[in-house]
Amino acid sequence: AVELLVGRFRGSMVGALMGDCLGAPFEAEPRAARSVLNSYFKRLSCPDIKVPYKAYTDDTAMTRCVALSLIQEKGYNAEDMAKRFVKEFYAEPRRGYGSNVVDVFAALRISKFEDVYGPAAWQFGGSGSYGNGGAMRVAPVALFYHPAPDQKVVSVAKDMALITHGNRLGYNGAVLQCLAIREALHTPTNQLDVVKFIQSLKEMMKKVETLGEDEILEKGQIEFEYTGRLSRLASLMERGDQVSIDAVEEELGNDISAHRSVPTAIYSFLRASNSIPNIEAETAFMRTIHYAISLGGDTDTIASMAGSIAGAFYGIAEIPESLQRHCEGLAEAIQQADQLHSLATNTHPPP
Ligand code: F2R
Ligand code: MG
Ligand code: MG
Ligand code: MG
Repeated sequence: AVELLVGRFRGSMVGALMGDCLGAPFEAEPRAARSVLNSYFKRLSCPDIKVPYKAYTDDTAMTRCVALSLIQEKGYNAEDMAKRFVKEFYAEPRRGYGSNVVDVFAALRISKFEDVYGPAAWQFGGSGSYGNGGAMRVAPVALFYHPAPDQKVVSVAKDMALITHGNRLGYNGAVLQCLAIREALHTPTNQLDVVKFIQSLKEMMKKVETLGEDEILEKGQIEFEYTGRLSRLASLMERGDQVSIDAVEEELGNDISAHRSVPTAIYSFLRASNSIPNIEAETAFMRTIHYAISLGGDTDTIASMAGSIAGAFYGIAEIPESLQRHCEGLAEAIQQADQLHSLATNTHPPP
């Protein structure tokens, strides 16, 4: 069972990396047809074909910071994490970061990290970012804190997101993505019950989204945004193969906002647990990545988030090595997964 869990930690970290690296060439491009993606993956799988290295983007750059901070600090330390984000950004600014999050990095640096959560709170005239940048990097939190009670997991995911994403849609998206990875990690591989999986997330998000005293709804926002989208996700799952890509875009979204991408990633994982017409994939994990990319829009991030959920569920053994080897930073992702596993297993309770 222990070996199985290590495999799932590796699966989640490598799954996040693969979705990012393999999805990045399609981000914000016209949607790729399933046949085009079949050829893309087939070509990459070919052992004797030399193909260009697939570089990772901001999604992985920030996930690595989250992992390294949790490992070094043996738990969540806001200032250490913020410093790592800023250092990483200024070392390699051309990883495709969101256009506004870079202002947070600048403000954190100029203010010498005096108020770690301040710059994100001031963004967008004080409403904060609802981009998916908090959610895209949350996998290490889900893994490190997987044995902790729901409340602890929720509060760390939220605080980690708040360093850059002050809007409740931004940080609650990170919370939902974190809970989805943890739920997948804890579900036996032969016992995936789609209805129960969604219901469990809905129950947790209902509590998370109940307005706190310090929260206000902005014009146009609704209290139970994510809970509502999980209901739509459940309806889409009931319709099976009748659901078109346009319907997914319409109901769940495929863009860089957290509320229009996190539910889409969860849907990709659940939908791809069964075969999908015209998708040729070696494993259900690869079907998840393929399907997530086929939805178009924010392909690197949706595939990365779907990949981290699927990887936590299927484990590293279901991720073909022929495809892993193309991804920049593979060895580091595996090493971080192992360190997170060791800390999560040997620290009681997690700090
Ligand atoms: N930046 C990108 N992709 C852009 C396209 C790249 C393409 N390859 C190209 O070369 O053209 N991808 C990366 O950004 C996403 C994560 O972004 P993050 O970290 O959340 O950034 P930010 O800046 O906080 O938010 C993103 C945008 O969302 C809109 N937005 C957010 N909150 C808003 C608010 N309160 N009001 C109005 N707009 C808001 C803004 O446009 C932000 O810039 C990932 O996809 C990652 O891969
Ligand atoms: Mg990216
Ligand atoms: Mg922000
Ligand atoms: Mg993206």
